[in-house]
Order: sequence, then C-alpha cells, then structure tokens
Amino acid sequence: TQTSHKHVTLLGAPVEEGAESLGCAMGPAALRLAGIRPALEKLGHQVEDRGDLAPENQDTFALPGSARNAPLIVGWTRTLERAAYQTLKDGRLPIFLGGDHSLAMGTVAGAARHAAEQGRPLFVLWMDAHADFNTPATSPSGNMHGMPVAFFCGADGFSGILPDDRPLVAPEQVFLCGIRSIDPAERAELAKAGVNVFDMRFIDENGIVAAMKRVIETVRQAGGLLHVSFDTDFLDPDIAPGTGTTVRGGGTYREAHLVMEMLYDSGLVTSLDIVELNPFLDDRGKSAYLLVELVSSLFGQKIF
Ligand code: 5AB
Ligand code: MN
Ligand code: MN
Ligand code: MN
Repeated sequence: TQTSHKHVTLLGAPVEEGAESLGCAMGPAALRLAGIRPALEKLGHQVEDRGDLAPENQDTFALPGSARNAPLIVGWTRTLERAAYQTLKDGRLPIFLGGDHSLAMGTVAGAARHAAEQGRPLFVLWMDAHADFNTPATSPSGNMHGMPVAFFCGADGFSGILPDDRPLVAPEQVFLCGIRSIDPAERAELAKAGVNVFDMRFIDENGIVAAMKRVIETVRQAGGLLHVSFDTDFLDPDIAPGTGTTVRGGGTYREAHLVMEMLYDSGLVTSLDIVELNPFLDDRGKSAYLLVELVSSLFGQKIF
C-alpha cells in the first residue's frame, strides 16, 4: 500500500572513542537486534544493510588543544564523509547507526558535499540535550562527541580534518532542538555563530509543533535537503536510559513520535543519524526498541 517507498541504506558506525564512557560501539548491533531493517521493510521500503564501516588509518594526525582520540575520530570522519556522499549520490537514503555523536562530523560533511553538487542548501536538524558546539579550545572534557556542530559550522580549531577546507553548513541552516545542557564557553560561541536553537524552554512554552513547523517551512521554502541527527539523549532518561550523558527533562514519547511523523509528512529528510545508544547502559533493550519505533514513524508508520 506504500506508494513512495525509499531506497534506504543502513551503515553501522561503531565508534565510541568520542564519548567519555565506552559502549556505543555496540549501538549498531543493538539497533539491528531491535529490528530496524524489518521495521523499514514492513513499511514498504527497499533496504540494504552495508554492515559496519571501519575508520581509515590516521595515526599520525594531531589536533591542537583538548580532543581525545583525535586521530581515530578523524579517520572515522573521512570514512563517513565518503560513505554519506556516495550513498546520497547513488540516490539512496543513508541511515547511520551509531556510534557516538562524533560520527556526525563525517556524515554531515558528506551530505554537505552532495548538496553542494546538487546546488541545493543542506539543513541540519539536531535533536539533542546538548548543543555539541565545543571546540578543542573550549571543551571541558576533550570528548569529540561534544564538537560536531562546531566542526561543520566552520568553527576554528579543526583545520586539516578534511583534505580541503570547503564550506560545510552555514550556521543559519542548523536547528538544534531539545537543548537543556550547554557549557559556558560553548554558549558564547553558539550565540556568536547564529545557530538556531529550540531549547526545552522554547518547547515547553510553545510546543514542539511550533519548532518543527519553523524547521520544515524554512527547508521547504529554500528548496533544501535535510539531514536529521538524532541523539538518544534528546529523549527523557525515563523512556531512554541507554545513553551515556542523560539529562532530565527531555523529549517525551509523544513529542519524539510527533517530530518524526511531521518529518515524514514533509518528505524533506534525505539522510539520518541515530546516535549515542549505549546498550551497556540500557534496560532490557528499552531504548533500542524506542529508537526503532521512532525510525518507523519517520518512515511512515501510522498510529492508527
Ligand atoms: B553528546 C559536554 N558538553 O562537551 C562536553 O552526547 C557534553 O553527543 C557533550 O550530545 C555531550 O563534554 C555530547 C559536557
Ligand atoms: Mn524501488
Ligand atoms: Mn549529541
Ligand atoms: Mn547529547
């Protein structure tokens, strides 16, 4: 009964060295075990699973400042940049199964290269408790999963990570949604850059629908492509305990589904990351199953 089926490619990115606590490398396996492929097939989509990717070797790479495991994360960034670009070029919709959020340095960069070739602006919807706008100079932890938005918005401190320094994503084309934890230096940089922020206060006062309508209208009017990067910790820890950096007061079950349903109706999403699932911290697969449910809503699952 599905008429507009997508050609979807699943790509595992078992990177965990961008986070403080290990375990995200088991994320792709948990999402597969929770049934992400059959869930998409049931909705009529054509699905290919390319298995888990491996990072290219960048042992000699160094970044100034505080960036733990930078050589490995840079290796992942280059591998994922190519994988995202090539999958999109092949006319398919990539879903990256994380893995910690540092993987979005590569996936967004690859999507940006593809969009630039198409002559279309790339927008990024970042669903997260955190802004992920630290740099090696501002990061309190050195953990690179707290840096990807700063990286692809062109902040200082990341040069040489990709071979050429082509522009990635304009800060005005980035929407952060669900934010409720920002570091002081990160907050200052974020405000300077001009990234759009729908924090939890905005969502409490105006509703998640108001935020999503603005995102969808902006992308539609610009004729843009939309990359969605979904951090498990966007969700309230009561419904998604399986992640390393939980923050209370997160997105509810229905808010999360509604976001996905509105995105499906918009038809605008061209690539997706599901990140920061740490099965070692989960409660009997609860978070993994919820993430698969949310992906189903994003791909057309109806509640009645
Ligand atoms: B996540 C913190 N801002 O930089 C930092 O889970 C947390 O990808 C980053 O959003 C959380 O270490 C990164 C304190
Ligand atoms: Mn087909
Ligand atoms: Mn994140
Ligand atoms: Mn987060």
